[in-house]
Amino acid sequence: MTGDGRVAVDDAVKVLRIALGLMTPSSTDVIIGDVQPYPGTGDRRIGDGVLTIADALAILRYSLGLMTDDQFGANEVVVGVLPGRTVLGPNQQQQFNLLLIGPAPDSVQWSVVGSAGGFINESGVYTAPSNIPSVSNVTVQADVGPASGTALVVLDPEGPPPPPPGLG
Ligand SMILES: [Ca+2]
Repeated sequence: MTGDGRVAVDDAVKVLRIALGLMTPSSTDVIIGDVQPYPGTGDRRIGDGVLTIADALAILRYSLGLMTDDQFGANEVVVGVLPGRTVLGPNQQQQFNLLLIGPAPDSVQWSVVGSAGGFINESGVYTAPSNIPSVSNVTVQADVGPASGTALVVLDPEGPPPPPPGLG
């Protein structure tokens, strides 16, 4: 969570600050820090997509040895797809990357979900369709064994907005 590859008290503090609105989480923070509830809600094996005090407490308890691996879901495979949201115009491409927690996968299956289409290759490079009649959304999905992660692609006939001006 704090980038050192282990779960420690400082991870819990970071999640707590996010839960209290003192810090804006990155896409990576939400994927890594969302450990509660376990089992997860909906299709999630773990977590509910938001960072709350429950997530911070679970990380704290686990880092202090008060929760077992099984209770914490430490052996679950968690899959994220980054960037989490992309805007693309006709024929534009985006490389998607896996954020994976857990054992290394034997294989990754990429797919595109949504009628607006497009194509994703086995390396995670998505290509938007050449014809985008109107703004529409598709989901890029990565399946790793029983787990999966998704990212949103907004298809816009006008292409992505220009980058914001620099701060000087
Ligand atoms: Ca959560």
